[in-house]
Amino acid sequence: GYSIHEPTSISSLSVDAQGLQNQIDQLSGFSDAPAPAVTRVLYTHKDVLARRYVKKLMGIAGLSVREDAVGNIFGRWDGSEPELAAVATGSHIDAIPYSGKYDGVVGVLGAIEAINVLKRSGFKPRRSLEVILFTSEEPTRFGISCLGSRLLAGSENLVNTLKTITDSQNISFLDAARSAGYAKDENDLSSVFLKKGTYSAFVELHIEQGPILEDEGISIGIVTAIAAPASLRVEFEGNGGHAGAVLMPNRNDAGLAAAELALAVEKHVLESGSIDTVGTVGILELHPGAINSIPSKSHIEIDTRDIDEERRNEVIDKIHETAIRITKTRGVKLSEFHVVNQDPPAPSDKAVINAMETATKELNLTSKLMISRAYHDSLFMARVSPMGMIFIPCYKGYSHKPEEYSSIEDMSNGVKVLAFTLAKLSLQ
Ligand code: HGY
Ligand code: MN
Ligand code: MN
Ligand code: MN
Repeated sequence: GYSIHEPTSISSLSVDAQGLQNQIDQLSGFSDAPAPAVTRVLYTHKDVLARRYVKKLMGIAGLSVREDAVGNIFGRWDGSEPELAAVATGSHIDAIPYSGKYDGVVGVLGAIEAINVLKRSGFKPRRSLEVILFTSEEPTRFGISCLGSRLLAGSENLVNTLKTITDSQNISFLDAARSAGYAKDENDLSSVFLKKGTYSAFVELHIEQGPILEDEGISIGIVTAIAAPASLRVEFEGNGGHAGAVLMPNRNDAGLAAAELALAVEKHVLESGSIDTVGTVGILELHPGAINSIPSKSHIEIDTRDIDEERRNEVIDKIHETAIRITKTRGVKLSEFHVVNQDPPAPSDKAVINAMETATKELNLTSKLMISRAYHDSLFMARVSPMGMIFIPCYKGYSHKPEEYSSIEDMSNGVKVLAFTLAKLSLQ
């Protein structure tokens, strides 16, 4: 039993870890890539099946389920004082092409299991507890990262972008959303915005996606801040032509322009003077993409991040300057230089960090304060609620690839820390 002030007696927190693993395996079957890889892209048939599976698990956990206009899914456990701001937790289930089955999923299925753990132990929440499945944390389909949480945090210009944006098959966001049963009316996109004060705290459980916890043999990472992400979309155009007939002095090869810019991304990142600055060119497409045709068009997408926002912005400026210089030296046209997102970092909330530290101590788990170099829905939830993140180790830090793995033991520890933290925050 529980005194209202003692969130939970530790011994009673029992996690159905094998059940959680089975659910993770089941969910990974809703994929457009052959196992062990997972591909699950926003609003595809597999995404809809996966959402249905999660809603079923929320129902079994006794949560009341609702969905908003873009498919953020909320599972609520009403507390004894339901009018108070609730405590929320959650993550995402979309998976980039050929990735793993733990990224995001641990924070959704693990959150539902944390609710089950608390129910099994007889805990009664004061503040309601809410599990959130955020729509499309990954930028795969429309190039927008954290689409659902960005919208929940109240991004006006995202509402406008979503009314016109299309994917690479020229399917509009609204048509894709409707095909998955959402966005009945395009004017209810801003209805997604969270009312101020909806949540008193938001906590996300996630695999570290880095090697530190495993290397140092530490069970739990307590995130102090999330690095500042940015993404750019760049296109060059040239005259193209016959790979044999056009002599080198007469070329303005859009492919080489892209290649030169990609290497410049690496150069500008390395000259930032900090190991915390990173840059990646994960997409580089050449048109027409024939061996004997000089690329007349190139499309590259750049991801650059840093824990220091100013330093990251300097890298973006230098990339832009180099893109312009390349148009002069190579005689190509810079037909697009678009900053898709340029987000500030987000600090975790001190009180939420304290609750997580208390949880790890009570559970006798080793823990470490650390920054998150990956972005998460927490980056945007931090704009509307005190935020915290719990990391668990993952094998060699692998993520965004099929070898991604976290042990039942580590996931169980994460779920216990989450359950304890939610209980503590619910009684505050
Ligand atoms: O890219 C990221 O940081 C996140 O894992 N989507
Ligand atoms: Mn990811
Ligand atoms: Mn993730
Ligand atoms: Mn383009």
